[in-house]
Amino acid sequence: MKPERRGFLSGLVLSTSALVLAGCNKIANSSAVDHVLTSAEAFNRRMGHFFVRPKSLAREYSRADISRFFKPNGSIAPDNPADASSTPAYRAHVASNFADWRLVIDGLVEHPQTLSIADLKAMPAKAQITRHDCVEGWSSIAEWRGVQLARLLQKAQLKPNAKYIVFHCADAIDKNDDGSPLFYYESIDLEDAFHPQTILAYAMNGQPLPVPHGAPLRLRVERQLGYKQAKYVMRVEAVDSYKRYGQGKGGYWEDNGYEWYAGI
Ligand SMILES: Nc1nc2c(c(=O)[nH]1)N[C@H]1C(S)=C(S)[C@@H](COP(=O)(O)O)O[C@H]1N2
Ligand SMILES: [Mo]
Repeated sequence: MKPERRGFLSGLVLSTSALVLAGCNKIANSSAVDHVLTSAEAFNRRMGHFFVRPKSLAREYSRADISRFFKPNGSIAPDNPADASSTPAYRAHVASNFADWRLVIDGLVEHPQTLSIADLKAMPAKAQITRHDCVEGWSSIAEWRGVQLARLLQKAQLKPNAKYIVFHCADAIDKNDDGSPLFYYESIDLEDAFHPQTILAYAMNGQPLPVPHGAPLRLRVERQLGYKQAKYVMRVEAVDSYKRYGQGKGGYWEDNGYEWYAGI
């Protein structure tokens, strides 16, 4: 659904209540107007239930609003070695322009997926111009293009016990106590996972996603703060609980004290 729809809906709510507040007896007594008001209210209630409340949209901007500089933040040049599952190191993927890179979708799904960037680009694309808000106090606007996470999850088909989606990233942002790399990770619930603006983006402002911004694929979950926007996504895992990862708080920054639900 386009954001204009939301403006239209709230406009409708406003005009209905404006008429009611005006309290004009002549108008209020007309049964034709009564009928219009009642059906408008019913329409608002129905649309409100299905669209406005559970699926409220993040604001979208125009091309003219796109920031000339978008600050890359956190990891900007991952340098991790190949891991135990023999995934080529991130730098090798950059060198080969992600030709051998694959996104894995697994966990509590009926049909695990292994997808190349070409596979993702062959799927219907979703583009949106949104504002990214970092807790550090800066914001930038960019256009993101990618695949709706909902489409990917529909392909993989969640098992009934799936409750959260965990994003495993390629960048080692820190070290564990034993010296092993601690990879960035994030998690969201199914409401955000199936939200129409939740996408895995492979392009930014019309260009392939640059390395500092999370190449080749990053999450955009537009109703939440910057640290939820996982970059360098390698694996999307459906789980019933995120407690077994990191310190059990659902993400790298959550493990360091930030809120798990980072609503804007
Ligand atoms: N994998 C990974 N994702 C990450 C981070 C990171 O360090 N590693 N930093 C987060 C934070 S705090 C912010 S503000 C944004 C920054 O995105 P940008 O580099 O495109 O500005 O990415 C988020 N996602
Ligand atoms: Mo951030």
